[in-house]
Parts: sequence; C-alpha cells; structure tokens
Amino acid sequence: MSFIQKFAERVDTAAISATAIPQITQEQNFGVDEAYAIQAASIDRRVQRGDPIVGIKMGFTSRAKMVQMGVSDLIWGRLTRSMIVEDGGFTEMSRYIHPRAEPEIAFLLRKPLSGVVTPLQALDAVGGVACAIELIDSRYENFKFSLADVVADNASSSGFVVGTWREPGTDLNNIGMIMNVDGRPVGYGSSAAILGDPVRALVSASRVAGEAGLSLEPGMVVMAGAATAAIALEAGQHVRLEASGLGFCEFRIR
Ligand code: OOG
Ligand code: MG
Repeated sequence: MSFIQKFAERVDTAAISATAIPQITQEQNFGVDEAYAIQAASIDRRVQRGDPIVGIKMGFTSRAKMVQMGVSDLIWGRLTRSMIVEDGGFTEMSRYIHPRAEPEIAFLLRKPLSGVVTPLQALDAVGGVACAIELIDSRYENFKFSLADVVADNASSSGFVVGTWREPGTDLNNIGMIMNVDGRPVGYGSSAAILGDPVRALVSASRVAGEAGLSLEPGMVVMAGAATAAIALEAGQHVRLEASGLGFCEFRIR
C-alpha cells in the first residue's frame, strides 16, 4: 500500500470514529501535492460508501483565520452529502472531536465552473448566495497541524449549514456577520475579510478545482471561507449566524 493510501485510510478512520490522531507529517514528511492526493483518496473512500461530493470549501481566505491557525496559504477541501447539517436542525457532539464553528458565505452553482475565470464569469455560474456556518473539526490532536497535515485532512471540514438561498444580485463585499452562541454575540466580522470580496474565493475555487481535474457542477455548493476566527463548541449550544442582507442560519449541537 502506498503512503498516500495509508494516510488516506488513517484520516478517514479518524473522521468516522471521531478520534484524534497525531500529525501524519510527524511520521513521514510530504509536500502539499501529496497532501491533496491523500485528501482525494480519503474522500474517495467516502464516495465509495455512498456519500457523494456536493461541493468544495475554501480555507484560510481571511487574515483572521491565517493568524488563528498560523498557516498563510489558501487551502481547499471537499464537501460530501453526509456533512450537511440542516438549517435550524441538530448535529450530534459524538460525531466530532473538538468542533469549531465559522461564519461563511456560500454559493450555489447553476452552471458548471472550472478553471481560470474572471469574477464576472464566476458570478454568472451562481444561482444563489447564502450565509453559512462551517463546522471544522481537525482530526489532529489539539487542533495542531502543518499545511500538508490540514490539506490531507480535508481542510478540517466536518459539516456545514446553509441559510436560505437568495438571488445572486446581492452585493457580497461588505456583509456584516455576527456569530451568536446561546443568544450572545461571540464574534463579529465583515465578508470583506474574505479576500476583500467572497467572489474572489469563488474564482479561486474554480481554479483549484480545475487544477485538480474536479468539475464543479450545477447544484454544487462553494463555501468561501471564514470571515473571523473559528469558535470552539460545546454540547448543548445553539449557534446562530446573522448576516446583513442574507438573513441568518443556525443549528444546535447536542
Ligand atoms: C482549517 C480550515 C480553515 C476557513 O474557513 O478558513 C477554514 C482550520 O482552521 O482548521 O475552513
Ligand atoms: Mg471554513
């Protein structure tokens, strides 16, 4: 078995069993290209189990996130169907190791998108925009990793909640975002923190998907990355994101 397959199985097992593992780069050093191969192989195991890819997520698209995690390269991961958490619904703490929530913007594609595009071309492929919360849950102990580790671990992604889709006409470059936990505001940000405009995250998503030979299809979702640092979660909490002009989305963790 190649080391790609070995580590793909390792991160996949850690994810499905919600068990933390040591950083895999401590065992064997590898680069970012190999890390994406591990990610692809680990997600392929899920797809084989009947859990299809429903979109992609961008990560480290804001300074706040780069500073929080000490990583300064843009990364991406794959979203699969089992990661969907219903807006207004519940998710189980037992599914996670040490989950965190992030305020994000999501795009719903109405046309295929792949390769190098302009912001206008990217927007032309969009059928809806919404506020969204990503649940991240690094499979590594203490939420500590190198760039290659986190890429191999599907960019820490473990779930996502999307609010009501709106017409894509909405200007996205200065959406005020407030994260509330149990009714108390715990984080503030603006969508401007996401590469200056979340549409740029969509442009990057198109490029990286193209490079990976993955085509983003109509109906798929692209998550633009967090506008603020992530918030650590505890069982019993109610998490709600309010986004000016985009309404809100929320879930409970039990
Ligand atoms: C990596 C995932 C980063 C974002 O929105 O910036 C991310 C991590 O922080 O564990 O999802
Ligand atoms: Mg995120």
